[in-house]
Amino acid sequence: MTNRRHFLAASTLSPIAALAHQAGAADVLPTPRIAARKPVVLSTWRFGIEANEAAWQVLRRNGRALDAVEAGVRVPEADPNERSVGYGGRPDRDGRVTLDAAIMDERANIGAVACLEQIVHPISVARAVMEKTPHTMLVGDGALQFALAQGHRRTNLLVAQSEREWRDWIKQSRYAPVANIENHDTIGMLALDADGNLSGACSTSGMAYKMHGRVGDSPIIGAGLFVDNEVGAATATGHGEEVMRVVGSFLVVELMRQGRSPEQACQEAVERIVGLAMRRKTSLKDIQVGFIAINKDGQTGAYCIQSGFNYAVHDASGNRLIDARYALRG
Ligand code: SD4
Repeated sequence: MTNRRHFLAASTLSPIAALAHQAGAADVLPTPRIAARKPVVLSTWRFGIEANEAAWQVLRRNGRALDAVEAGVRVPEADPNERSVGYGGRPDRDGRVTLDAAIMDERANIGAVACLEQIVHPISVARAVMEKTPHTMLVGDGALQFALAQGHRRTNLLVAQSEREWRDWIKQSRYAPVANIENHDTIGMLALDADGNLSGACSTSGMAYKMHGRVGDSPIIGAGLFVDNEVGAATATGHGEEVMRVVGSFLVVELMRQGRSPEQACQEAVERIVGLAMRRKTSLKDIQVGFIAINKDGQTGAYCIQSGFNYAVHDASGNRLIDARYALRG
């Protein structure tokens, strides 16, 4: 018979863990929870510092993680000097800047846009897809049409420097991505708010000089971004094709569900990509993938294929840039 002490212990577990507890399945019991570190926000690359500041303004007033990640991602999207996100992003091989973005909240609501042109804030269009349509993703002309209907204005996203570099590139037209060459890549952001809810968002102009119509991992829920409010959240940066092959962000969250810390989960997902590339005989020399992750307790972590990836974490003690550990040495 369940006594009061037993019931109280079981009632602090998630519903699924509590069921398992009552069934006597001791091996699935989670490790005891520490007091959650919250709020906290983390995001990819150096530009994450500034993005975190915007997100923190929402979180410090007990705002929603969803509002925080949208506000944060909008910062590099609007910055013409950031050459891999939004306005100022590098174009595809036809000279067109095409943007991918996704957002996911604590209730598993999802929204995404892919191959969106002429709009500075794809993350806000993705959020509108999530909140104002019966769908989860809009692409290309349909995404643009929807963005304009939502009040977004057409903007020429191809800044002069990007155009100059692209004109230079088309003389050779050699598609050869180089790891970390842009060094600031996709903005991916995860937040845990004061209520203990998680959300995530990511936005990118994708691989420079990609084929027109190429879509990367970022707008694909499970690949570039995943949130499970019972467990944690993860987002990816780098070569989307390799991330998609292992459904990377979903994998990181599932590994945290199995008990890995955020960094251990990111490491195992990166090692999965490395192992797969070796089996497929794909050279990893110029391939970079980095994951960042947070669990329900507010613990954060990251891992990447090769050196050069960093991420920014903002909590009550401040905002700092951290170099991620990496798999390939020398
Ligand atoms: C993508 N992960 O589209 C994104 C960003 C990128 O080099 O292109 N990184 O694959």
